[in-house]
Amino acid sequence: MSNSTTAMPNDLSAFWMPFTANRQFKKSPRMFVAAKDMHYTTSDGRQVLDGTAGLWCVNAGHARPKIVEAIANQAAELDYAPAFQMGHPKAFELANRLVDIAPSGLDHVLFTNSGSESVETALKVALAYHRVKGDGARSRLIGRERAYHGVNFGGISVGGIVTNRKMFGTLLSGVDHMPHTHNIGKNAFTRGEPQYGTELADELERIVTLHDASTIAAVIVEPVAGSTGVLIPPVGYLKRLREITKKHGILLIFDEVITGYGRLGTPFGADYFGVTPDIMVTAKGLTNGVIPMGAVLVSAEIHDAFMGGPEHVIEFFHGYTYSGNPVASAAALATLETYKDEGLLTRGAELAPYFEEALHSLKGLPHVIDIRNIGLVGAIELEPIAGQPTKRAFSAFLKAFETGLLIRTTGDIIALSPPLIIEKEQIDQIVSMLADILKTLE
Ligand code: PXG
Ligand code: PLP
Repeated sequence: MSNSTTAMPNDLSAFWMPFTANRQFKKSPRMFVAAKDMHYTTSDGRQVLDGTAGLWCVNAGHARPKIVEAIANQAAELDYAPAFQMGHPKAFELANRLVDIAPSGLDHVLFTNSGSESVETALKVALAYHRVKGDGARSRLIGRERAYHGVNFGGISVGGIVTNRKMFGTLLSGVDHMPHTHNIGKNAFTRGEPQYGTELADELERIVTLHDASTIAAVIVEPVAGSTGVLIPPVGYLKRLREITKKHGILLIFDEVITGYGRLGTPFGADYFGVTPDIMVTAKGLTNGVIPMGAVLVSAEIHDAFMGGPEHVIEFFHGYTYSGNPVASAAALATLETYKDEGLLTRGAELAPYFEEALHSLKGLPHVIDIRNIGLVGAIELEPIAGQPTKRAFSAFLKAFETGLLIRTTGDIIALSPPLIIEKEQIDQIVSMLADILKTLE
């Protein structure tokens, strides 16, 4: 088989690609062969401006020297150390750095290899926490419609995307869902947090009344739902969820796989909204997307509840071969250093007003039914072609790629989440390229 960078379509059959229209792709492949800072290079030598930080993860831009060097050095010095019953210094150092930048109260870290694994880890911590406290009847998990929490069984159970759920049987039992908060009728073209919909948080009270608080372990939400099209919480909504969960002894889990590491112009979404969860799920930007790694931060109260038994006994029966992997830890430490050196965890706040203005200038172009934004995340929602949902946005994606811009589409929504190193001229470039594309769409 060819490993050349210009592999022909008939070389492509073995790899069953993730979340991809495989047959369409393999007829007309789109290949990246290199990347630097804000740009990818395609296999036919074109530059493509990265409007999505890869898949919402390359927050510091591509091929950053400190990260590249840290990975090379670590691989040569200590490539792997057993994750269970053994340690290595960088995993501990990384956990400490994360606790330093996390909202206060989140004092302990479990490492994973992805957002999906971080979600499973968080849900299991929540269930086991109530059990070690002698409150094992709290076994229900509450998610939300239109939520994305990765692709593993716990995550799709609390998740709210029908296509990700319907093929896979009965999933976890004892799960319920709150309604999503997206409402174009009331909130179209809102800049930042929408005004309408705060009371949707009270749906949690309804669910608590239905099942009784004594059966509910945790509520999991994305502070801003990314994957299903940038659904921004109404003003005060997350605060209200925090009040309700606290009142009923229910743990609140924030899935910050996208909102973490500077995406909203604050280190975490929790900082942006002024709401601290009991458990925070992260991945993606933790290593700038370069090496798979996730981190789950938990409160001291949760951690300490596990620390009561005999000292030689494992406190929590969970972990991965690669939890805190040395090369991943080195990559994450170098990523956090890069964020710090360049102020990237808060740079989004400086750029957000410019980004907002630029994005909303697309209002009035054909098919645009909503534009929304928060931090350095934006979405342009298009009217679907009648009877052919997703087709219009997907053709925008293909046109963008052809003209040198990487965007992400979900349904008929175009999502933007550029690397946090983006310059204003590049924001202008994204918006003018998008304007041209919108004008020519079917
Ligand atoms: N939780 C959230 C909130 C996510 O956004 C995951 C969990 C799962 O992470 P992993 O690392 O297992 O993929 C995610 C991932 C998109 C898109 O634009 C979004 C994600 C991943 C890939 C594509 O639709 N989010
Ligand atoms: N399957 C088998 C047969 C294994 O031996 C292991 C780990 O030892 C796993 C799955 C889990 O792999 P990981 O720890 O990389 O998640």
